[in-house]
Amino acid sequence: MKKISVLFLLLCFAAVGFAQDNLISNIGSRTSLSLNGTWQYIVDPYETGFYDYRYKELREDHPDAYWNTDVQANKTEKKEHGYSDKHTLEVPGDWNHQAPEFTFYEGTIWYKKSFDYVKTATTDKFFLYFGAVNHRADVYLNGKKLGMHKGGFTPFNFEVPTALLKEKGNFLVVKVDNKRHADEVPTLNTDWWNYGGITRDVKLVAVPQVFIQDFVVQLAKNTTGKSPGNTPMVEGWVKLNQAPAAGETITVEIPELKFKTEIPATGATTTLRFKLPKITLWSPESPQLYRVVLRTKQDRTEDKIGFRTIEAHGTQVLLNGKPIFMRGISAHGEVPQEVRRAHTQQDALQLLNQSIELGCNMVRLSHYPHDEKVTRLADSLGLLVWSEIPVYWTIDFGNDEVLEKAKDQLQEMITRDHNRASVIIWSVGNETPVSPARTTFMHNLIKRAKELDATRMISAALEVSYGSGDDIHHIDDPLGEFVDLVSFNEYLGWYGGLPDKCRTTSWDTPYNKPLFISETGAGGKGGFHADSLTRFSEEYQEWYFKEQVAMFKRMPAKFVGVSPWVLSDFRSPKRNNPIYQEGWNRKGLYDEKGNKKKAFFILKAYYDEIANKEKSKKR
Ligand code: GCB
Repeated sequence: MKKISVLFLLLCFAAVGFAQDNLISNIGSRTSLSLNGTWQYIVDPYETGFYDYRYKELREDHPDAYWNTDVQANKTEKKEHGYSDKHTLEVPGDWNHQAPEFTFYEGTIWYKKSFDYVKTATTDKFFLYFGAVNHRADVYLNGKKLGMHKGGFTPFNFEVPTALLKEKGNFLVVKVDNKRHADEVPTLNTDWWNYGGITRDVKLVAVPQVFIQDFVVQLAKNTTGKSPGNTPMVEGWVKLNQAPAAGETITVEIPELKFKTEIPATGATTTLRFKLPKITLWSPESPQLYRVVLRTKQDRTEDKIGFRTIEAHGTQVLLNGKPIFMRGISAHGEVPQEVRRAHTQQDALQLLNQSIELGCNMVRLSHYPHDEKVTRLADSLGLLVWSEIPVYWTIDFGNDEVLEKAKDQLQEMITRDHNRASVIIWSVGNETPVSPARTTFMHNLIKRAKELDATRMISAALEVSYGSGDDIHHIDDPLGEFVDLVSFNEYLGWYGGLPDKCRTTSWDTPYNKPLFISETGAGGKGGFHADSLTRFSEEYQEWYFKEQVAMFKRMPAKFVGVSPWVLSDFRSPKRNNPIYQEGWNRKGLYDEKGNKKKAFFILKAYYDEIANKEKSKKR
């Protein structure tokens, strides 16, 4: 019986390994040519460069297609498109903030970049890698289509046939379309700005013919090495792009630990399982990262990896076997001072430093995967991370194709970040309205997340209603059965009654699981002062947080943390109060200029009190 189940698990494991697509992880360690910088563009609301006048897709070699040359063959040739230095956009970067006429633009813009490339090794393979393009990207090189990708916040790469790559004047065109659709993820309706464009780094990556496409080097559950007889055990795998030649081996080296092991490759995916010598575990207090080098005969890649364990155990969350309380904050991937999507290292620093100032040990990166720079920086700074896919509100839950789209984004998010110690929670969505179709959909995502990564907690931000008249709110959403962490968004005192309603309200869940408040918040316009009953005043927001904090202190023992809404004011087309909002969601603890509002100090005091208590317990 035991043998059968072990065999079954191994088969499942192998199947999961093979099911991964061709996304290359740890891209930063690859030889590459950056294609960031100035790109020319054509704005094309009618998609004239894609469809003919009968609205049929243009043939690949059609001279009017915008992916084909814009140079007239002779003076008589008719050309009705062209790229020019008169029209340029910076990449990475959303288009909305780059020209006033793009502020509200939702549609197609064609991006074009010319580049030269001299191959260093004749045996290399090439990929065009995009950190993120919102929402749909159709990529063409020298007139040939390389592929199409949907999903605005996750990376993708397309292989470039070697013969297509020229030494001079490569003509790279990307059709970017950020139109919203009912059957996409996210769907038509979101409370954030639909920034369009090539929003993250672009590079041409060179790898050997047989290369390390992806790998997982993580501690196995309950192997912190902290108790007698317990040794830190790495469990993971290395995936090559194809099955290697016979006799291939995988070497894993951690120089700082003087550790090296060589494992025979067992096909495209090789399972890793080995003991580590004594290590310093990664934690917010000591975010220790080790340089991990992976080698095959042809290839080499290296990463900086922190080793820690994370699990939901009964009603607690254990980091390295010890209970933690998550002093969190939810944040959008936006730089409000410049009204644009975040993508630089400086942007990542701003987000995480502001969170640290607030006293946080955790950030909820809502509502979509943020730039990889953020999770990498969180690894170095020691912040715990909740990472989420944009399954938000009213997704078309009954539609199998939509489920596949959500699964793709889930897989891309996990593939990019499954070696980040900071990431402890994968969230499969936010405030999805309960129905049988929705619960099946979400359950499928949870199952997929668990197949892809069995080491982290899976959650989703659940919705509550305030209308029950009951003063104890039970989070009994059927999805609670499948998540590791029962998380919910509550706005008691903003959407339901006034803040003093918190005095008579308690929260609990029938599930014997840890309970987390993934959102709570109130609007307050920075610099607007009034009495605490005046909506949108800093004083109202301050009162709201005072009442909420008092309520948190009465939460049941299974309460393991909170990530209030939200770090900074952010742009939203849904927020149209002409005096206080003007297109901004004002629930930030920092205003759009980066000033702290009064409520900031209430939450900070709560977090500092918890942190100080924890410190004095350790002494
Ligand atoms: C929520 C959503 C978040 C909104 C927020 C609000 O529950 O999850 O995306 O922005 O409420 O401000 O209403």
